[in-house]
Amino acid sequence: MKPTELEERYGARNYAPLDIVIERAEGVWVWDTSGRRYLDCLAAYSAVNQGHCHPRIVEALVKQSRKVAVTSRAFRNAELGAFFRDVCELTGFERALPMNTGAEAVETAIKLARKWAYTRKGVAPGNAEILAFANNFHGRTTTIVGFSSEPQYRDGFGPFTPGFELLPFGDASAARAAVGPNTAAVLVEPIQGEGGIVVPPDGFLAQLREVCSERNALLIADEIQSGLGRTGRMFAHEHDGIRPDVMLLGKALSGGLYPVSVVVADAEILDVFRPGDHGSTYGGNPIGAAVARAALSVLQDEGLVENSARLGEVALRRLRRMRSPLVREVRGRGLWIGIELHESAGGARPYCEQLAERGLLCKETHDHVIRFAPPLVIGEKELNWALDRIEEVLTA
Ligand code: IF1
Repeated sequence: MKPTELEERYGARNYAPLDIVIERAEGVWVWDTSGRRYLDCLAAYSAVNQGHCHPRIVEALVKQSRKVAVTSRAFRNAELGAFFRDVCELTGFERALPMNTGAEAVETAIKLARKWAYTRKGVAPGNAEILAFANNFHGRTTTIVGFSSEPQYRDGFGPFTPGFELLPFGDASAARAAVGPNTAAVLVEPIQGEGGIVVPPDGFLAQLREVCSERNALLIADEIQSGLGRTGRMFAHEHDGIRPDVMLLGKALSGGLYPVSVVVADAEILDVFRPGDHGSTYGGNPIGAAVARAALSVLQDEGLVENSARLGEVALRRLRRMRSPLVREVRGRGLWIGIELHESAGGARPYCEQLAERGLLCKETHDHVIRFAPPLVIGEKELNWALDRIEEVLTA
C-alpha cells in the first residue's frame, strides 16, 4: 500500500491534508515521493523557522541521542542547566520551566497563573479568572478549547474548565473593564496566528500591559508561533515595546527537530511552583535541551530575525501593490503574512491548491486567508519566486 492508502486505511480522520506526500526536506524546500520540489511557505506553522533539517540542529540531535536520551527529572542531566541559561539570557527572564508541546506550555501557564493568584494575589481559592481573546488559538486540550471561540474546536468536547472569559481582540477598553480583583492573568497572542494573522492596533499590547500592572494581573504572552523571529523581532511583543510577566515558546524553539516548549517568567512568579507541583516525563530531557540550544544559536548566528524583518517588508510591500480583485486585505509583520480574500472568491483552499500545482506550499486558515510564512532562512531570490507564483494565481 502507498503512504496515502496506509494513512487512509489506518489513520484517524482528524486532518484533511493537501494530497502531497513529503519525503525529504532541506532549508526552504521539500520533495514529494515522486521527486517533485516545493517551496514550503508554511514552515510547519513556524516550527522550522531555521529551515528544514538544519545540519547544526540535526547534529545536536544525533550527537546527544548517542549519549543519553530521556532520564526523567527524578535525576539531573548534563544539558538542562545550559538550556535554562540560554533561554533565560535570550528572553531576559529569571526562570524557565521546560515542557514538550505548545499546549503543555499553555496549560502550565494556566496552572501557574492560578496558583500565583491564590498564593500571591490573595484571590479566594477556586475564584481565579483568566481572560483570553476571541479568535484565539492556544492548543487542543479540553481546557484550552474550552475557551476557544471556534465552534469546531469545542463542539463535542465539553464539559469545559470554568474560570475563563473571552474579550474582543484588540479592544483595550474591554480589557480595562474586565480585569478585576479575581483576574489571575490575561492570555494573549501578540498577533493571532490561526485567527488569520490578525495584527492588533498599535499600542494594544502596551495598554494590556498597563492594565495588568495597575490591577496586579499577570500578562501572559503566547509566543509559541509569533516568537523566535517570525514577525521580524525576536519576540512579537517587542513591536509594542512591552515585557510580559510570563512568555510561552515552542515550535521553532527546537527548529522542528524535536518537541520542546518552555514557560519563562521571573522567580517571584515561577517560584510559586514547589517540587512535585507540576512536571512531565519528557520535559527537560537532554535531547530536547541540546536540540533547543542549537536551534536558538542558529537563529542568532544566521541573523534570521533580521532576515525576517527585511524580507517581510519586501513581501508585504509587493503583495500590497498586487492588483487582485480577489484580495480584501494583506496583513502581517515580518515573514508572517495573511492574504485575506473576499468571501466572493469562494475560499482560500482552491488557491492554495493552485499554488501547490505551481510548486508553492501554503495553507489556508479560517477559510478565506492564505497564510504565507516561509522558513526565515529564505533568500530574496526564493522569496521573489514565491511572490511571482502568488501573483500569478491571484491575478489570473
Ligand atoms: C494543529 C493551528 C497554528 C499555536 C499557538 C499554542 C499552540 C499553537 C499560538 C499549541 C499550535 C498549531 C497546532 C496545529 C496547527 C497549528 C496551528 F492551525 F492549529 F492553529 F499554528 F495556527 N499557541 N498551533 O499556534 O502548540 O500543542 O500544537 O505544540 O493543531 O493542527 P502545540
